[in-house]
Amino acid sequence: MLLLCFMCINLVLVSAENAKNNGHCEKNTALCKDVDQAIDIIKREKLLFYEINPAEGFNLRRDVYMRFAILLAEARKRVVNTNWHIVLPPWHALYHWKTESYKDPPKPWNMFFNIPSLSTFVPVMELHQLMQNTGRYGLKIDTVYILKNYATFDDGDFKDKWNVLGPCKYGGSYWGYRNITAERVICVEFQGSITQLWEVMNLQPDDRKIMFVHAEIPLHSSYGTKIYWDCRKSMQFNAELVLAADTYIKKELKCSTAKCTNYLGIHWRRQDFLRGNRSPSVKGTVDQIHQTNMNKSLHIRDIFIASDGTDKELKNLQKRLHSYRRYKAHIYKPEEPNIIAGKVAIIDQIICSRSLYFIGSQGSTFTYRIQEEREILGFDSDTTFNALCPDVGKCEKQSRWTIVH
Ligand SMILES: Nc1nc2c(ncn2[C@@H]2O[C@H](COP(=O)(O)OP(=O)(O)OP(=O)(O)O)[C@@H](O)[C@H]2O)c(=O)[nH]1
Ligand SMILES: *[C@@H]1O[C@H](CO)[C@@H](O)[C@H](O)[C@H]1NC(C)=O
Ligand SMILES: *[C@@H]1O[C@H](CO)[C@@H](O)[C@H](O)[C@H]1NC(C)=O
Repeated sequence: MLLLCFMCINLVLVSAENAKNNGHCEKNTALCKDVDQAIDIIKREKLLFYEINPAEGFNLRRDVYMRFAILLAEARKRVVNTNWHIVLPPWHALYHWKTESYKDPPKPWNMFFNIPSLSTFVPVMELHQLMQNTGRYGLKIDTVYILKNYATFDDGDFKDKWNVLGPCKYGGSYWGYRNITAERVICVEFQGSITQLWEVMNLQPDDRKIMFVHAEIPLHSSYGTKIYWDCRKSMQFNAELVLAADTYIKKELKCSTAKCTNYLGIHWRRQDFLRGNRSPSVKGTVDQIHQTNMNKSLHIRDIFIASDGTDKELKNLQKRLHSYRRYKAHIYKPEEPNIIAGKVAIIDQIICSRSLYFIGSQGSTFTYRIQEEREILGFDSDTTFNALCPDVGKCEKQSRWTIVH
């Protein structure tokens, strides 16, 4: 995913070229509509809904939110009086949260994030709040656009394009809300930058409620730029989770500063990462922790481990670390049952983000989000962009996405 983002940098609204509103657009082919028409729709009051492929994890979803938030923020720079809101898609039965089921009600964003802080970047709204005000008949979305990848992948020539396939059926569940419906559903092939969605939305300029399905398909228009980081900074966790992490860090890790100097943070991704030996063995992991401690003269005793591994794997890791005598391994376990899997994961991330030195898992979005948090906190990037190497085979160098102020 990250690779593709290189190819779609900075395609802001202004630069979306020569469009024609005929339901088909391929950049530089003079078929595209005039995007200045979109200025008109940006001015009117609109609600923007989006839904993500159910298989995607929490941390990729955070990234998709940023793509939409930045899309809107860029437009707001051009048009002063916008009255758009992003409707935050609730967290429903995430595949990775083993304790959750489809029967559990969808969870609002304020369970995990600080909504006033998100709102400083772009206007957002929780779905359940909107539903309280929709009256007896529920909520009807004007147009649901179901995005699809192009069937054939044009290799070497990844250009922005989209194409209306025609009316189609929505097979999803609207996050479990039975009283959400749609006036029309349109399937659209889509490739490249998210800014093209303005062109798509211009197909029905009078719509006030617009939804995109498979919202993970459009890519960042501004990955790693200043606006990216401004958006990222606004994504603060909610106070309850920050407090839980803070309390743990003080009590168990004996640190009471924002940037701790006395423990190592490890994100040890297991489960599907064990396939293809992407994650090192217990021995390999402990060897690398120890070598890092020695090579970098960190003089660390306390090791905090965030992981989705099994109890057995974690016990083995702890045991092996303790066999070195000098190490003490720490794992966060919630004391209260209301701390659900999604919250534990965030607390793990906060604790890792405040460690003296962090070692993550290669290619994990969970790790990327910790690295971003550390950039925001102002840690030296050398302490952040590190990852565990597989036992055998090539160890890829971590790309550095450093903060832009
Ligand atoms: N508590 C906890 N949960 C974790 C940890 N690592 C992964 N998880 C869980 O597993 C899920 C999967 O990770 P994602 O956040 O989706 O990112 P990823 O799978 O690493 O990245 P992809 O390769 O894009 O799937 C997380 O959302 C958590 O629920 C961890 O260190 N601690
Ligand atoms: C819509 O459905 C949800 C649950 O699915 C319910 O809580 C809400 O009251 C309903 N709203 C309306 C307007 O019927
Ligand atoms: C530590 O240094 C040794 C010797 O230079 C090197 O072989 C090893 O890869 C380093 N390990 C880590 C984890 O930095």
